[in-house]
Amino acid sequence: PQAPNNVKSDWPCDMASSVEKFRTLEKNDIDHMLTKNIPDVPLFDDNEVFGTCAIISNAATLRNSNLGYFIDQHDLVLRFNNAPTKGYEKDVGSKTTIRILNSQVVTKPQFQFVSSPLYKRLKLLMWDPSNYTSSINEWITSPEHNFIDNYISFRKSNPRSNFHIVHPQYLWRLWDYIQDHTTAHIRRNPPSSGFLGLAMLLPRCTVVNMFEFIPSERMTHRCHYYHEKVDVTCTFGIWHPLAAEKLLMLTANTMPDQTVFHTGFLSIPGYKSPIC
Ligand code: NCC
Repeated sequence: PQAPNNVKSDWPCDMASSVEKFRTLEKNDIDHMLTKNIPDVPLFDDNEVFGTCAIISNAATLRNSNLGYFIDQHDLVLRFNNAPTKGYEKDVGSKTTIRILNSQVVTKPQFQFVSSPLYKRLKLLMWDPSNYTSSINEWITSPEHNFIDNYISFRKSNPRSNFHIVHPQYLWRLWDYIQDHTTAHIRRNPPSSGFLGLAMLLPRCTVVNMFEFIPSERMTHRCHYYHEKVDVTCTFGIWHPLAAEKLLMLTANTMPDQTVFHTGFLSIPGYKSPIC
């Protein structure tokens, strides 16, 4: 099928050459207590590649999906923030290889980040937004959420943890890509954790299956599968450019409508697939 005319058709393969490589903060990026605590090992080794990868949104439409068994068959499973698996295995599975966390989850006491078992024995990646034009030094002196103490305590109490931080300027290069591929003007707020996860995995996976990013027929006004809270902005966006992200995902999808809107996932070829 032809790509809609608001999107260039070479996505996602062109991202490999047109966006700078996925980048986490490195020890020598700034002279700061924070970077001294960054692990010596990278988030992924160069040779860590996967056949099938699953990205599980936090969307309420996952409830009653019965997708858990299928999700657990993937070589890598990415989840977000404080989304639980315990008690929801039938719908979301139980395997987690990596979690992407926004800095609120690392910082706010309600998430009990340092003590909760949810963040142990898996890879972790955190992001915190900077201003579009901020230097790295400006960002670290006034991050959006003050995650620094909790990052350091977590690393000190879990010295073998593989817990990295996205380079804040990388988020803006992703935003530039979304804006360049969207006719409408999007607000200058960084992409959601979901789009960051896709960008991180495209270079490492042959195929990336994304669960309930495009809402299926189980569509509801609730926000999360693990909460009763009603909030449609979680699905369509109010701060992140969610609608633009989702249109891009749909454009790169190779699954039939039945799979996207009935079963509840779409499939995007990674850079290692024959399509790219
Ligand atoms: O809701 P959130 O998002 O944790 O969801 C993770 C990713 O799943 C996709 N999603 C989620 C819900 C939904 N109904 N449809 C979806 O497609 C999105 O791609 C989303 O990125 C975040 O991106 O980190 C975010 O985090 C929450 C919140 O901070 C955490 O859940 C912790 O409570 C943000 N909400 C608020 O700050 C109120 C949300 O804006 C972004």
